[in-house]
Amino acid sequence: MLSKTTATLALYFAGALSKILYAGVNESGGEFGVFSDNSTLGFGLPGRFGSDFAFINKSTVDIFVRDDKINLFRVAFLMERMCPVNLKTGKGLGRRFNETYFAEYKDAIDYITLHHEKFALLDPHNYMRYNDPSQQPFSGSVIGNTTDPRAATTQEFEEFWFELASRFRNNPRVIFGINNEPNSMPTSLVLKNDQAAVNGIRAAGAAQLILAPGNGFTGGHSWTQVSQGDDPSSDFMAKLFDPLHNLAIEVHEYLDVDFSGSHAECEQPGPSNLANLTTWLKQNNLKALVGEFGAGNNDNCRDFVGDLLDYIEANDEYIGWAAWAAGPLWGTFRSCCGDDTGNLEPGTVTDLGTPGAYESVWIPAVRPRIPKVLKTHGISSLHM
Ligand SMILES: *[C@@H]1O[C@H](CO)[C@@H](O)[C@H](O)[C@H]1NC(C)=O
Ligand SMILES: *[C@@H]1O[C@H](CO)[C@@H](O)[C@H](O)[C@H]1NC(C)=O
Ligand SMILES: *[C@@H]1O[C@H](CO)[C@@H](O)[C@H](O)[C@H]1NC(C)=O
Ligand SMILES: *[C@@H]1O[C@H](CO)[C@@H](O)[C@H](O)[C@H]1NC(C)=O
Ligand SMILES: *[C@@H]1O[C@H](CO)[C@@H](O)[C@H](O)[C@H]1NC(C)=O
Ligand SMILES: CC(=O)N[C@H]1CO[C@H](CO)[C@@H](O)[C@@H]1O
Repeated sequence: MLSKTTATLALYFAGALSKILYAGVNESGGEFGVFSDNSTLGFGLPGRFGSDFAFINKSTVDIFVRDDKINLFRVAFLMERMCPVNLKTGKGLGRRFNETYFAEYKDAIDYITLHHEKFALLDPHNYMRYNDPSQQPFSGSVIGNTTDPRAATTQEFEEFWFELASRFRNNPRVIFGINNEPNSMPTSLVLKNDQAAVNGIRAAGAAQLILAPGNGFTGGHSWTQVSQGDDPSSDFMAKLFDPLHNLAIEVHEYLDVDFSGSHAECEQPGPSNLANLTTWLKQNNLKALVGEFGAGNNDNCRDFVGDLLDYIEANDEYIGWAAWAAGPLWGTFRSCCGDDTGNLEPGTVTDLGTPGAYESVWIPAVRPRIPKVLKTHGISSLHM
């Protein structure tokens, strides 16, 4: 007979092994080079690979794998580049891809998933909008806005996902992220578009894990709140239906005063701000992955990041995390937080010439929280 202690220990280890499946970093750069101060429509499109945009630096991916032993890279791309946009009509989202851009993206995904055998989260970095990324996150027609004749339809979004998922159907280490940070649109429309993406992916015969965003920049802290006048994500997102039950929620959680990741100081504690989301996940038997978080280069922020990651580890509702952001084109630019923070690309320095966030935030505060055991094999899913 098992003693109570042994039974508890057995449960503890089973829990420990099934908690964090994915830990990693964002690779930002595939969406770069389109921001225009004066809203020039089409600025930076399609752009030049290697200078206007790039997906990963293979050498720094090697560093993350070798030194940090992470197993997840969230790799951003831009839908206007994957599906070239007709600037006159605003149309273009669907099954016709720019094969050059796709091949460049696939090369990055294959490097992570086939060469290194780690997981890659596909991230259309589009705020649920298409056709004008010049002032992201607000420019461009909201997908499925039936009163905007330039808007891509929900059906076209489904076709886009059908096509993308078809191309990665046989790669078990891919994860599908439906879209980055929908915001300022009816939450019912976010649900409708999310459901269309799920339908397209499953119709393509792809069985991998899908991550669905909510509204309000998919903020974890605001999951159960009205956000920018829109209904709470919690009112809708439990209605998402995946016939394969291989779906989780993706939330983002920055730790500064307004949750934007644009301030040096951390003032918003992860654990208490995520508590309502955690309860909602439990009630609805759902899991979540924290797909973006970041913090500044100071001791207070390092404590806040540690508390956030410890909370994720301690709560079974979370299957993983990815920090914002590494990437080949940041240079000295900050990916979040204060000017003295820089970004997570190994080897980079800040605008001030001081060590970048890989050294000042990742190594002291994130690296110690990378679980020793992560998911290594099998199709991307909610299980080890
Ligand atoms: C508009 O913005 C783009 C990108 O920021 C810049 O290259 C261009 O010179 C600007 N045009 C005018 C007329 O200011
Ligand atoms: C890629 O990363 C390596 C290792 O940090 C660095 O030496 C190299 O300059 C980087 N390449 C580019 C194009 O940024
Ligand atoms: C396709 O993308 C490549 C860069 O990846 C770009 O050079 C080319 O002009 C694009 N073609 C179209 C038709 O947009
Ligand atoms: C939908 O399109 C109409 C017409 O262009 C616009 O007034 C409205 O703000 C759009 N809705 C959203 C959520 O963007
Ligand atoms: C959590 O939910 C309660 C009850 O709805 C609410 O009063 C509280 O403000 C919420 N906390 C956060 C951090 O959103
Ligand atoms: C906090 C932060 O860095 N957010 C970034 C998310 O991604 C977009 C696009 O790359 C950036 O513009 C945001 O600043």
